[in-house]
Amino acid sequence: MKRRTFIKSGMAALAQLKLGEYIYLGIGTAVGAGGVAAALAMDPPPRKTKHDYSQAKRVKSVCLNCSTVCGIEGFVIDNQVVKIRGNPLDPNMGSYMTCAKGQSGPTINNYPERLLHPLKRAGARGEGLWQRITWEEAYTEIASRIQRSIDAGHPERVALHAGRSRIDAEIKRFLGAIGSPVQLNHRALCSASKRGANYISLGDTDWESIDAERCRYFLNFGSNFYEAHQGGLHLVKRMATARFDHGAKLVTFDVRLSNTAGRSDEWHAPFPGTEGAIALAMGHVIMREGEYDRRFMEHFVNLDIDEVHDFLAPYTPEWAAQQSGIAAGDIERLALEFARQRPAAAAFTNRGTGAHYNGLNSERAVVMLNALVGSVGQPGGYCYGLEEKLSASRYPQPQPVPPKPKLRTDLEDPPEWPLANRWQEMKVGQIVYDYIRQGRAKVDVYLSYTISSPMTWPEGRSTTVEVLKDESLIPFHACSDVVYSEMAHYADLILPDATYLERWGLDTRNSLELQHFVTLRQPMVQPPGEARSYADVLFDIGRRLGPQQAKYFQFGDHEAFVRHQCANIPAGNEADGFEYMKKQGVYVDRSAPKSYEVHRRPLKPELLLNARIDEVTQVIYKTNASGKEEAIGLMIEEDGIRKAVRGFQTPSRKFELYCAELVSVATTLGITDDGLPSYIPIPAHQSLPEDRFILTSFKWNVHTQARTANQKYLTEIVHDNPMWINASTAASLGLKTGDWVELTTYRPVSGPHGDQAYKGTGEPVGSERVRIFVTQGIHPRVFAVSNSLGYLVSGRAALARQGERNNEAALGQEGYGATPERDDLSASLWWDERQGGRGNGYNVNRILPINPQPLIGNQAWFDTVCSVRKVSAEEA
Ligand SMILES: Nc1nc2c(c(=O)[nH]1)N[C@H]1C(S)=C(S)[C@@H](COP(=O)(O)OP(=O)(O)OC[C@H]3O[C@@H](n4cnc5c(=O)[nH]c(N)nc54)[C@H](O)[C@@H]3O)O[C@H]1N2
Ligand SMILES: Nc1nc2c(c(=O)[nH]1)N[C@H]1C(S)=C(S)[C@@H](COP(=O)(O)OP(=O)(O)OC[C@H]3O[C@@H](n4cnc5c(=O)[nH]c(N)nc54)[C@H](O)[C@@H]3O)O[C@H]1N2
Ligand code: SF4
Ligand SMILES: [Mo]
Repeated sequence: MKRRTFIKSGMAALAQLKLGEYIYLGIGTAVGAGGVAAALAMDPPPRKTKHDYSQAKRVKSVCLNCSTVCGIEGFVIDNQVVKIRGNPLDPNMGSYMTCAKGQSGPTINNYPERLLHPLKRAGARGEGLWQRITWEEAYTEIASRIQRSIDAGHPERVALHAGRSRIDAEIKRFLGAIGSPVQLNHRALCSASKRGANYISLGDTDWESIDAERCRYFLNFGSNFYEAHQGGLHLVKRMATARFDHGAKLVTFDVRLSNTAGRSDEWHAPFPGTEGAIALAMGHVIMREGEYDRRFMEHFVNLDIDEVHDFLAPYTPEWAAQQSGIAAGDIERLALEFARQRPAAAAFTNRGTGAHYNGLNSERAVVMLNALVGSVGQPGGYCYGLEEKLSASRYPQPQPVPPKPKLRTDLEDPPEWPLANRWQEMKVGQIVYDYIRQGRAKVDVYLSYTISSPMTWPEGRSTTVEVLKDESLIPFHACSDVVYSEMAHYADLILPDATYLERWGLDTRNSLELQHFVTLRQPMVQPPGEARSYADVLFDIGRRLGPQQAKYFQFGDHEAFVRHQCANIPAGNEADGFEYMKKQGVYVDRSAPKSYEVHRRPLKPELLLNARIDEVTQVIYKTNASGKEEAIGLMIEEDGIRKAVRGFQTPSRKFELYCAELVSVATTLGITDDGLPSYIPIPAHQSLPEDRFILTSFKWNVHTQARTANQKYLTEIVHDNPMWINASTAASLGLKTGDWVELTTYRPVSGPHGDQAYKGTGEPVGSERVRIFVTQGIHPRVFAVSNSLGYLVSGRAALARQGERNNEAALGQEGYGATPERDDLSASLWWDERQGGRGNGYNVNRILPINPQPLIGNQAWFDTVCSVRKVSAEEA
């Protein structure tokens, strides 16, 4: 290959790349041929077209610009999605209102830097030199490599790593056919501790569905649901109603004045990771003052009231004040305010509580408060649904369905975190790259989809990139993406995907209306160029494998798969369930009552035939079809009447304050755990020297991790992420807004109870030069950065590097019609540093240490100890 002659350059040339041609997409190649001088001289982009929405075709579907997955409706004119609004039929959504990210979705479709063709790496991995190839070539390469692993007796060396993909059934089918268990994900980076706490306590669910419209008191521990949260939009809508209609109160504990904290009736900034102490002390007050719900506690908590009283006795507000810095009087007052609104009161969390070394325990302490005041399952309380998943029995798959792979590996089930995969697959994704490096598991084929680990993983651009670049560790990497990303940059093959507005899929979430529902994602328009939905790509590859694998993919394409899944959905006035879903976008099962007090539902008499009641525990057991005895309910006695009720899906059929399993699992690792919610002081935070601080991160309302920075209208709003520093701290360090500091981070340290922190040496991880923003709105010992910015490779908006595309003609090709909006990135990125803007921020994950919390493995993102040193602008 004569490199110089054939190689095109820059993201903007992607769209017109011809088969066999080469393109260079290395670091700093966002600008097209015109360059910045030409760009600065250009006229402003043409005015936007005003659309006549009444002429539009309307298509119902599901948003995926974040993991809230709202039902939406798209307006399509001339094969372009010109507007998105909410689908009010989605019970969570209930109205036309989406968030800003939802509105911005269509810009991805028309994105001038969309990946349109499969690309094959031409230079060294991570260099950025690519050649356009055909899908057939891509398929042949992937299928032959997978077949080789299968034939060698090592199907587990095929790993598929997906983020918030929403095609779990499809991925499971693909890996099931191959026989590989190695389906990796992001859950331990996200919400494993929250899910674990709900499973331990309630058993029925991983996610609470607060009955917010009827709630009178919201006690929020570290959730930023006004701008993030996996269902924030739906919670906010209902909470706003509750606050207007009956003056519901919102109290927020956040180390930072988030938009949620700012809109709360009270904001309290605790020392990081002390939420568990505060919640336990609130429990102490509630018990001491007798403000608990006797009815719920007597029947449905697996400790006696006296035992609860005793275990909470040491956790006084004064003790919690010492741990957290929150005044004892406030803890006392808030606990009583909360309890006196029972049962219309809800205490809840999100990552501010969970993403710590002690996250699982702290989460449990908060969930406990709902049990004490008996708000669990009550109108206005901490409710939970019954069916929040797409079960195969309800949404059948085409036959035959491959069996679950029997193998296991350290990569997807690391023995050091025995609870990670206990209730669902949470996987401990943050250790994957380091384990590959250590040889804990071998990978032949690495398939990545909807993740961008160089940006979003701890030690992203360090450990992660080092391993992704190393061909001896990862011999082959095929990445599916919609735009050139930092993940794609380290691949061998890039597979251009359809966006969420161009593809199929069934989706659901926990229902805030407490009734099961399902939504349909369907293409509003066809994907441009050769972009193809990843589910179809997997099925296509499956059919190219041997007959043992190919037989699972004979049903056809992804549309056929989804049609099959809809077979049991009532047809309404349509031909069948699938047609119904295409029209309505959503089906709500109103045949079952709302899931209030599910634990109190009487067991049907026929269920009790041949059942056994345990004398001591009153748990009702029954032998199932396969001869195994299983708990099905609980006997309770109320007003002198004994009755058989469903209870919770825990071993005791009660809300478990005490978890026996936790004790035994911890013991196997040599960790001391008494099975009760407890407060574990974060080892690295004890006796913190004056010049050390805690570095935390957060999500902005207009950005989703590594998903949105290419969406110009969002990045125009937030494109820079200076590090927040408290005003008094800044003064003592001699710093003001706009100054630069060198930020150094340190590894965690192990705890005194036998728990081993990952590489728990306390040694430095690395340093990064960052700009600071001085504010009153943060705890004096905490620094905070947002984590959605600072791309090194990607499109022009994400890089803040404007410049014209180098070939306008390309846009006319293959039905990818040009519109004036597509010139947007040429001359309007005013945040480009070369014209005096502030640039595109930085990504701090390179220096955030891998730090899975004990037992369950949730990444302790918000614990990182750090220090700063002022540097001059020249040094920076
Ligand atoms: N410092 C810090 N880091 C964090 C967090 C934190 O709090 N602090 N939060 C963590 C959390 S909660 C999570 S869930 C993880 C998420 O981290 P990831 O799982 O990496 O999620 P995203 O950043 O959404 O992944 C985005 C990638 O998917 C691509 N993509 C978007 N749409 C599509 C599509 O339709 N098809 C395909 N094939 N690709 C698409 C994007 O272009 C991008 O490359 O990040 C974690 N990272
Ligand atoms: N706009 C937007 N929405 C999103 C996402 C997104 O990236 N952007 N991502 C989606 C995903 S994958 C997730 S997981 C959710 C996450 O939703 P959330 O968990 O609600 O959001 P986070 O920003 O991860 O963290 C919540 C808050 O924790 C605070 N915090 C940090 N450390 C501490 C601490 O020690 N104690 C306390 N009390 N608070 C602390 C932060 O300041 C932040 O405001 O959002 C989802 N929705
Ligand atoms: S909350 Fe998330 S899923 Fe819902 S509209 Fe906004 S970006 Fe889309
Ligand atoms: Mo997440």
